[in-house]
Amino acid sequence: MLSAAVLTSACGPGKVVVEAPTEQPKVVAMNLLSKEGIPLESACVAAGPERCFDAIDDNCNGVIDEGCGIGTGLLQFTLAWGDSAADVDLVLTEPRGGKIFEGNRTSRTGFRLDRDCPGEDGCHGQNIENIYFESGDPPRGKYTLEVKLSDLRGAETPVKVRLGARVGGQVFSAQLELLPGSTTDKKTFTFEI
Ligand SMILES: [Ca+2]
Ligand SMILES: [Ca+2]
Repeated sequence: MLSAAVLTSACGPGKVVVEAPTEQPKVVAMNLLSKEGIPLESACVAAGPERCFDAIDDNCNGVIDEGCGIGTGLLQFTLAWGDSAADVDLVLTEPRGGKIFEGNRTSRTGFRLDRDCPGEDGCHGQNIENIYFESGDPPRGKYTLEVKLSDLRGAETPVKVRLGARVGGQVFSAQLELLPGSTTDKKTFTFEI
């Protein structure tokens, strides 16, 4: 005589909760250009732990200067120029013409400038200027990023500035040299997302 099969359930008491993935919008940089023909490096060479205030993604995790008290996000633009006395400014122009810079530090679309050196607390001879995208989906279209030498303040020339740019999963880096003058005091980059 066959005994009745005993059915057991492997199900636990609770339901399986599938968390909604915290998916970020897909952002890819296209047509990245330097007006002055400055080469942009995109290959990341891991150089150990992240170092602060160099505008370089030292650990190649796709984020620039994380853990250093500056804002990071899906888009991030960072300048670093060491202990130079010069005042260097970063200006981001959005597809619809809105500008984020020291005179207008936030945009309704979600960009924020959170560091403006020298001259503000916390620079400590490690000059940095940083604009990042806080949250949401950034406006699509063409952006312009300008790096300006706004005041030399007796600093040694050229003023050497490292630009780090994160756009989605890509990080770009460039070494800039700024000199006072009508054509040498500003560098302009454009890209589309
Ligand atoms: Ca990093
Ligand atoms: Ca770094």
